[in-house]
Amino acid sequence: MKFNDQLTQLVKQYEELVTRPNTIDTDFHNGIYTRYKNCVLTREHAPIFWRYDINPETNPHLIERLGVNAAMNAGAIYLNGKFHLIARMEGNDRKSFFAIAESENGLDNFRFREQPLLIPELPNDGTNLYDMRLVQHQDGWIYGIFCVERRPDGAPANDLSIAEAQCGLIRSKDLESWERLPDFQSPSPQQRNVVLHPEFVGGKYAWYTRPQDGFIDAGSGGGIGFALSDSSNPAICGEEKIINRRVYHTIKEVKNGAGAAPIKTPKGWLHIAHGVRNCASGLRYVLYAFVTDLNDPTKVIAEPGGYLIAPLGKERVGDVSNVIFSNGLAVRDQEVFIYYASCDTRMHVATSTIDTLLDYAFNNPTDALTTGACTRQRIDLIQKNLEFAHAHNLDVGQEKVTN
Ligand code: M1P
Repeated sequence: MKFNDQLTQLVKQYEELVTRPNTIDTDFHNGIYTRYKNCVLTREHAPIFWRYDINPETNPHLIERLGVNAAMNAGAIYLNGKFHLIARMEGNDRKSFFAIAESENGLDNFRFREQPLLIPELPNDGTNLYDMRLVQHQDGWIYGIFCVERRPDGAPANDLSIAEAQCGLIRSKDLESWERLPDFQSPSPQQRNVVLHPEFVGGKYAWYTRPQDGFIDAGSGGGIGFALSDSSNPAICGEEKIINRRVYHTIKEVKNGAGAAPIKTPKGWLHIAHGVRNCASGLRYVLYAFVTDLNDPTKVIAEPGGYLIAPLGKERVGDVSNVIFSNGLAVRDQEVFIYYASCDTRMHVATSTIDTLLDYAFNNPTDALTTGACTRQRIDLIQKNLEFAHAHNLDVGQEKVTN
């Protein structure tokens, strides 16, 4: 195909993709949230002019010069009547970069701004910056909180797996101009999944942390931590109190981490976090929910057992298979938009309401932790249903409903 024809086709395909309406996945029902058929962001959503040199003189074969491998782990915010995602884009070179995409309805038509976001750089900055949480804080700033990964000084040259994760910070008033702040400091050797609580707690900035000994392993880090700092510039926190522990033989046995900032509801702070367990095919990442006390955000007051969102169907396959990860929630009135990535590859949305998520959080049973107790939970439910079906002459799929 001739250069210009090929370019025209690429642009046409791109426009079709980004303007494609999203529709509800009616095959799925759990009463908690709605799934959608299409992704909200994929690597193909990266504009053509971010990837190709479109000048036939310098690129006669129309080669993709800077490919994009993934669009994932996006922070989210609903601001000024628009949904904004700050996606973790990953080049074919494995380096992540951030880019803001906007949509009117939060479900489709996400379009990237003209340029990716160049984070103001610090001396000795990270090799890779990724997974930004966007938090509109009571102090008037919108913070971007992200992971900064680098090779530590003195790491042995023959072991390239040695890396260090810390937390970087930027802030803005308008999502246009950004100020870089010094990296977050905590007592832990490494940090990932740090999130800022949106309100002051006792006059201080409050942080959800994920203390960890190594780059991958939580090690002695017992779960999601909570710590306070006097300032956000610099943010130097004191002791990290573990508020949501990882637990043997649960969906968060190996590690867990905060997602987006919690949503303030009349019944408490609603969190959607991720939990990780190990299995023969590797680590499996799912989302789960819990609620903390409005006046004491360190106190968990509800936590339904098991996962809220797990990889389903095509979502199971990608660069890092069997992973669902979320660091972005957007709230419009009572509607909650849960932005999640599958397999570190592409972005999806699920929608719910605050009421529904609270019903789920408070009324779904907690993890009973053993086969015996979990079976009794299920038998209780079955018993109640059979009695109800019998009393109301309902067909619940049994040939004959009996007591
Ligand atoms: O590959 C899965 C996820 O792994 C990390 O999460 P965690 O720190 O909890 O292990 C993150 O690097 C995340 O980006 C990634 O999606």
